[in-house]
Amino acid sequence: MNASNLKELKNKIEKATSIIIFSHVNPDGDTLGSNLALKLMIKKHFNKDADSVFVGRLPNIYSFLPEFGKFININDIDKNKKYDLAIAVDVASKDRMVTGVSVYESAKDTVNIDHHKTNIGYGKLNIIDSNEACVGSILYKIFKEWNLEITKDVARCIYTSLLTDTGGFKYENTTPETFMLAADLVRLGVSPTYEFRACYETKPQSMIQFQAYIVTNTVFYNDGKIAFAKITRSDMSKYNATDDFTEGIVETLRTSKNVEIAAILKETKEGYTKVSLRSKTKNLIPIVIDFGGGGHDFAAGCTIKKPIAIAFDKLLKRVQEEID
Ligand SMILES: [Mn+2]
Repeated sequence: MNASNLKELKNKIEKATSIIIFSHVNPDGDTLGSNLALKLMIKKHFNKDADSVFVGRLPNIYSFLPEFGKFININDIDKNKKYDLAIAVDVASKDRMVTGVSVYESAKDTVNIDHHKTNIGYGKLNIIDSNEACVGSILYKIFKEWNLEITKDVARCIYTSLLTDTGGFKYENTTPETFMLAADLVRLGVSPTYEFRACYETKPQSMIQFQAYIVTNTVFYNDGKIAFAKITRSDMSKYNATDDFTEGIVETLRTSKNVEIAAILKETKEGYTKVSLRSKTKNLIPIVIDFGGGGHDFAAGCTIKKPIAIAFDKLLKRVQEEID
């Protein structure tokens, strides 16, 4: 993040009449929080209405965020409209905008603001810092650099980015700077209790029951060092589960003292199994790469183009190779 980049971004926003901000598919707290933080700042300090767009399903749990109701489905954007400026936030690669890519690329100018190591810099202007815990914290630095007032609403959006991307201040990306930023945001009026409840204590009852069922049927291997849970489409329909119902299960499995590697395998469609892996000490990248996946050292995933029972056996065999 250098000063000339930040100046260039400011010039681009000042020049543009129409602005669109992209979040990644299957949006999380960081991509949504940073999108809205930027939208609010552009409104307040540049007096422009930016279109915040999402792709796929918008998770309702983030409906507490200011301006959440203004999110536009990419399908409702006129595909022939040429925006002056398109900005992607937390979008590691262009394909994570799915059907939005053509709108992004047809814009007169493009910006890419991200913190993923694997981001190749697909924008005309790229502001990428993989040392930052979340995109929200990159935006905070930008707004500070521009000397702009940060309202409580903007602070709440950024706090949501920070809270969710650090897993509640506990993942490896949690640094002294994380807490310094959190302190700044709390001083701006953010309530940590309220934000935590909104992000983590709003599960529907059927989600608790679904998760309990999946956890109960988890199988442990190698003296409990490996935990594998299976989710079939019939499990999903039995509990009327939406995609977000599986969130947090694999982290629950990792809380077992002996577990070194935990996995959930989810049957997405006939012959497709989506896998999420978590580890305490083993690097997961070599495992998921064997199945065409990616991610971080201790949190990674892949999709195996096999029926769930076969995917289960193949993955288990591969994971067992890593465990003594
Ligand atoms: Mn992120």
